[in-house]
Amino acid sequence: MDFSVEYLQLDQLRALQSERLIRLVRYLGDKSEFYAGKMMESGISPEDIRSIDDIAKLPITYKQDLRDNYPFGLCTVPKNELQRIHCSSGTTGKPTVVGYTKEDVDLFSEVVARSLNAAGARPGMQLHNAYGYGIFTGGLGLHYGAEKLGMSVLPISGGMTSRQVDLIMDFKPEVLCCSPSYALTIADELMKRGVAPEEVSLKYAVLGSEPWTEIIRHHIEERLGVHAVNIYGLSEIIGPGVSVEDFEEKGGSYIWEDHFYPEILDPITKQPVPFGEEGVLVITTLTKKAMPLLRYWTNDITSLYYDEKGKRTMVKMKPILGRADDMLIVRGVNVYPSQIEEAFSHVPGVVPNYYLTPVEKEQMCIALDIDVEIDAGIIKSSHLQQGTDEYLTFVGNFGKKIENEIKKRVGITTAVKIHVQDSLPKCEGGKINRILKR
Ligand code: DLL
Repeated sequence: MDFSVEYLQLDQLRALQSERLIRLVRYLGDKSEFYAGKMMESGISPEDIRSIDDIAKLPITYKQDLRDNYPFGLCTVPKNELQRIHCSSGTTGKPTVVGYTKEDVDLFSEVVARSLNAAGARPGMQLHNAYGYGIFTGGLGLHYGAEKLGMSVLPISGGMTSRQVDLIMDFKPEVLCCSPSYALTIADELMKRGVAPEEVSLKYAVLGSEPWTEIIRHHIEERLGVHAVNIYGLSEIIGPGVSVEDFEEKGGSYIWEDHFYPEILDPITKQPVPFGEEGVLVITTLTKKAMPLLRYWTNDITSLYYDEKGKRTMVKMKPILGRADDMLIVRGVNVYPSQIEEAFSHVPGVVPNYYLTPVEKEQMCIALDIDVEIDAGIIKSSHLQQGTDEYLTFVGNFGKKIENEIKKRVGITTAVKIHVQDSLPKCEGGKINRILKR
């Protein structure tokens, strides 16, 4: 594969993006009733777009637009030209549907192959692909990308953890793909079997589809003996492979901006924020054919930056703080689960398997109840019997430490209940929901 586009000089990249945006807007003006109408409403015509710098003149597209045009209203090709159909994983209402032509499937494979390569995977390696296969884009997306890169793929999908671990031990794959919470479940199962990290063949874990922070990375890297790398994407744009971390850089993800042009908008005013500030990630698909989207409002909160020390020229995004929908307002303070997770990392001994339950009074969230696990080794080395007064004082103090850390870092009051490692429900494959309802 040729990866040279990842290293384009910025002026060449802007020229490529401009050329592609101009072509896209003309194509949509021609082929999309929806966008032709939207552009007219906003008083612009395709000829007004002369470079990538004109992008903010274009209308924003929301998930509701996809719902209103369910199932194929936003497709710009006849249905018989589609090669694949996926849906977003939303749990409420009708799913949002995404059609792909053959060229789109090729593009999808290309950006996933690039992502796997940046994550450390190489031709000839074996991928244990535990992302769900089906209408979710994770399984097939990683599968086709890995094949394009020249890897072999075990399409195991999610679930049945014991069998997953048998096959990891027998087949000795170098690369694991799944959600970060499921990687923790796999790591737990290996630990239960007494398998040391050096005995695990895995070298790279390419993890995404949900927010995760450094404490989870640390646990996965330590227990599986891998580089754990973040991969981001969403069905509406393509699936996984919109951005990825480089395994030797980490901390932020390169956006493949020759295909997916990113902007960060203010969640309220919907205007671009100054470069580097946090807001909602909005993406334009510069090269898709069956269902291109202009300025799609992902609802994911992040910020952009250039990494002077990075290998590639393309822009990077910080890890997603959360979906705007997952934001809790606790006594007026805005909180994302990832901020609580980050606070855990300052208390040694916390195992990042946790659930948050908002406590409500008169329909307002006044506090958070948190259930979280403590490392079994700490309990063991304390020589305390579970259920004794001494034990209860010990875990009570541990919980207080976490509460204080969260108060200091996030500014909210929480009631933390400690559970021994392995006692809270685990991710059984797929995305985990950390917020529970009473
Ligand atoms: O989750 C695509 C995917 C599959 C990405 C496998 C990475 C790996 P959807 O089901 O449409 O697609 O969900 C997209 O998931 O808008 C984010 O809110 C969240 N998300 C995806 N990747 C990450 C990540 C897939 N690395 C929605 N970090 C997105 C944080 C993520 N959130």
